[in-house]
Amino acid sequence: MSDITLKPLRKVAPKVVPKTERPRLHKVILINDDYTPREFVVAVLKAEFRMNEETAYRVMITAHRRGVCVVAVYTRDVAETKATRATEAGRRKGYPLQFTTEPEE
Ligand code: TYC
Repeated sequence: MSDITLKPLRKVAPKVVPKTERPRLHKVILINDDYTPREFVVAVLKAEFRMNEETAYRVMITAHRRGVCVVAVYTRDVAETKATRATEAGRRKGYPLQFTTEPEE
């Protein structure tokens, strides 16, 4: 008979599985005003949000008729950067064009 004594097995803490949650998405919202020309709004939507003419026109006319229109959803940083850049494009031309952001429910 062997007299080797074994150390008792050490209990290992169960692996912690990190929960990765998807980042909350934020909406970019276009706000209507009475001064910015329609064609300019369409041009900004095409340039900043990579929309084609038809989609950009539809978003512009929806904001024109209803007061606001959701342009797109992105992670917070991207939404804020795009909204700021698009608003600044209007300001550079002296237009009151405004894009805002809000978190999705
Ligand atoms: N209402 C503007 C006009 O009649 C056009 C416009 C549409 C401006 C949408 C802003 O978000 C806007 N010239």
